[in-house]
Amino acid sequence: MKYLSTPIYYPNDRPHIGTAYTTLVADAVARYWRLVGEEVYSVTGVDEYGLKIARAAQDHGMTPQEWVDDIVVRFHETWDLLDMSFDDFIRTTEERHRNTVQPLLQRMYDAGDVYKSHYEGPYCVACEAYYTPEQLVDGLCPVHRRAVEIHAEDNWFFRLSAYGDRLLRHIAAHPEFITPETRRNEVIGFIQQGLDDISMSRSSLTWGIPLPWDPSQVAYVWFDALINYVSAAGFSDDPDRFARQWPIWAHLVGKDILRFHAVYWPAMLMSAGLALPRQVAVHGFLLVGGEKMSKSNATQILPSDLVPTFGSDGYRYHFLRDVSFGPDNNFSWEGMVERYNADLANDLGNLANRVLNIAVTYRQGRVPAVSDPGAPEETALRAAAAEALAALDGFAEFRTKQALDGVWRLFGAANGFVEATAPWKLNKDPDLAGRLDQVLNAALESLRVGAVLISPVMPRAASRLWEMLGLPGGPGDGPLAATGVFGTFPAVTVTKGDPLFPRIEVP
Ligand code: ME8
Repeated sequence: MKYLSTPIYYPNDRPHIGTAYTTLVADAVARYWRLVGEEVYSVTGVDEYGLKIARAAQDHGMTPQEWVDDIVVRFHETWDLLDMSFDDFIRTTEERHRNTVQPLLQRMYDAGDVYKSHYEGPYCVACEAYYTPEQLVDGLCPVHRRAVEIHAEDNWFFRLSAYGDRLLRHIAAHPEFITPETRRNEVIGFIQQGLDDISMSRSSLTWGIPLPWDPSQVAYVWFDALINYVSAAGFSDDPDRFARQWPIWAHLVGKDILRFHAVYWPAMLMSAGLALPRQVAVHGFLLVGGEKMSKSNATQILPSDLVPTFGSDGYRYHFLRDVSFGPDNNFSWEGMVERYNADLANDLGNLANRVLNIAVTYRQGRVPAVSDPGAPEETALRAAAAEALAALDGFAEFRTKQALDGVWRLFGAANGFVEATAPWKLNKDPDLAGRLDQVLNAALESLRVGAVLISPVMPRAASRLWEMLGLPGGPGDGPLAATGVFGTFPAVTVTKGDPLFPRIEVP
């Protein structure tokens, strides 16, 4: 079972292209695993409690519940616009979540890891995070570069300090636990400095989940939010599913929330007696003009700003092909147009157009199912298809760019194949009709394999191509080990339709 999660986002505003990035990678990877034939459970959602949301609601003259009910609609709209295929969407105001958070916190309490104390120190509402004065940069939040507040309360504390050695042992024994390695080293360094206990409740806030042993306080928002991963796995409402689904295969997160997922969360799970995630996979920020794209940013770009021009497929392709999972990446409109025209309109769009056109013109769309004669041109094409299929496994490690590089080498090879075999010349000589059938069959087969391989990334284009190829079922039906292998194109009737990716003209 491949259970994978995105962060649950704060519904303090609509999702932008940064929020959508993590969600998109998770969706493409989930689609990849489904294509392989694995059972998948992919989850996204929203983090509805806490001070930040309570304040956003107040600023808009709404109750927190009214506010989150309104914003959550924008999330669904955005994910629909981008063809996200989640198995579950969790809201932390749901009952299944409360019914999971309370028993888990109680387990931590019963384990002797919770005690009452006084907290006083800087707090960044945008991060919903406590800082020590030393962690501030020029007195400001190190992430948001905004003023922090000083919070002073009698709170319940979690004995995080007791878990440093166990965490370090776990990280050493499971090199895949935090990826990439730079983030792993960062976490090791952080733990080695010594962990402080952390406040895990709020007494001055009511918008949260009450602690079972002290209902006058609510859980600190991260202590409820992280537990969403256990709630969504069915802990309180579907124990059989939970038994199959936990521990999670991978948490996808941005680098801003690394500490929460790679330090606090595993310590909480150890305390509550649950198994640790297989992996926390961490990516960098999307930057616009060198600045982090964020909700408070003036240069904020929303998916709905881009989809009308590029389509959901063009959007998905760009962010999966041009953004490396790991480092920070700059977004540019020009780069997106260039990539779309070069790879989608030209490489793939023209290939499909050309091959389907030839098949319809020379063979009325019906090419016999002749098998590969083993000519050098076919052998090269078959080898490129095998490499592309192997490259697709990059998705298992979030290497979306490398996977797509491999798939595009197949389209490059297929375009080269059409050039080298020149069907328009073969068509002129009736003695070469048999060779023309072979060439057309191989060219169509490369499109078929291509449609399968792009289906996790561009589900719409893949389906349209599949339809034009006249094939039964869909490109995502799998299993990949069978459908992704270059063989003989069946004797079906292909048609030509509108271009898959109309060129974008730059004014
Ligand atoms: O932190 N580039 O929610 P959040 C890339 N509720 N990814 C970005 C990004 C950018 N510019 N901006 C945001 C929270 N993200 C908590 C999470 S989980 C138990 C609770 C993505 O709405 C990235 O995944 O601030 C980042 O980690 C996340 O959105 C932060 O979302």
